[in-house]
Amino acid sequence: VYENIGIVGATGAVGSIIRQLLEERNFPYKTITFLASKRSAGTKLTFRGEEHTVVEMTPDAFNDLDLVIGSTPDETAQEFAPWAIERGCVVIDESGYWRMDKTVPLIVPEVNPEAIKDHKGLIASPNCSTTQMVVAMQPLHAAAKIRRVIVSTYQATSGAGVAGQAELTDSSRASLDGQAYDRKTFAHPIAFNLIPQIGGPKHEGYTSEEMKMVYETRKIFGDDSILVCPTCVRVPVTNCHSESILVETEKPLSAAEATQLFRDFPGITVIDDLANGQYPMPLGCTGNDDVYVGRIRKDLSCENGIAFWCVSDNLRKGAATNAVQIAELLVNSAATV
Ligand code: A2P
Ligand code: 11C
Repeated sequence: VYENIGIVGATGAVGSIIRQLLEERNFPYKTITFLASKRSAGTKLTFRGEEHTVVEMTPDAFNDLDLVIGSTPDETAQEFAPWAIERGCVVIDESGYWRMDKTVPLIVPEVNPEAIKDHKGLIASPNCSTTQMVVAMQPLHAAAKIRRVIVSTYQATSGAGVAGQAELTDSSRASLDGQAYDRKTFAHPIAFNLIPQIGGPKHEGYTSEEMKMVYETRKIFGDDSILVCPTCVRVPVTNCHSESILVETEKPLSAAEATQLFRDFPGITVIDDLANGQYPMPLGCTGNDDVYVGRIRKDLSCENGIAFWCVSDNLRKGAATNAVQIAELLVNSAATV
């Protein structure tokens, strides 16, 4: 059913990893089309050893496509999704635009794969900071029901796309050379600094990135009673978001029980040996698809609390991998009906 596939935003930071993943995972298709804006239409991309020309994203570009994975700015997703759906093409969208729409399932395959059956042509993939957190929450939630989460993020510059990655390296070099740097992506210097704001003001002193973690988590678990208090911070790390997470559960869990639950869960890798200085770090996790968990311990300030550290490649599981896993879920569920 999904023979002719497309990637919208194929030239972007996430788009280029979606291309890699489709190759690595041998995703089935008959034809593949790479779409982007007018700016990069006509440029060449090599895929499975063959050269493909990037096509401009116009309504008619979706005429012959059955399935597209999109990773574009929100306003681009707002524009192209209806064009695709009207033409009978199913959209898996990585942008923030459609996630909270009631008719759109928001899916992390390790957590709520069953939600895919309700799709009406559009399926959304969550924000990167939410995705890794809900994967880590799932085994604890299933065993002991999570009531409350306090999370502080340490988010890499690749979350702001190709331009964000370049701004970290270029401004760090300029700073070391004592040169002025003309910022384009971040509102403050990112070299040798931290910025405790991602997105604009959204709700009672929380940013849009923080409120995504609140709303998306509740939607994915289908439970509006889960309390989430996030602080999102941009850090001078090129790739992989890290999160300090404290969860309060209804039933008590020991650190050893929580560790075993993490170990047994597909998609999570535990690295946790404080005595030997072993824990997940961005440099070790980049390029991998798993969610990494370490520093697992009792929360000393709360009776039923577990604290842990969580790192994941925001361009992979936080974006491209999750979207490709949704596509695989869709293709496999179509194959079994
Ligand atoms: P383009 O290369 O033509 O700008 P990133 O977040 O890494 O910068 O990637 C964003 C992706 O979304 C790129 O592939 C970019 O294509 C694409 N994109 C941005 N704006 C549009 C648009 N108006 N129409 C189609 N694709 C767009
Ligand atoms: C960041 N999380 O790190 C953002 C990028 O809603 O998909 C992705 C925004 C989104 O800047």
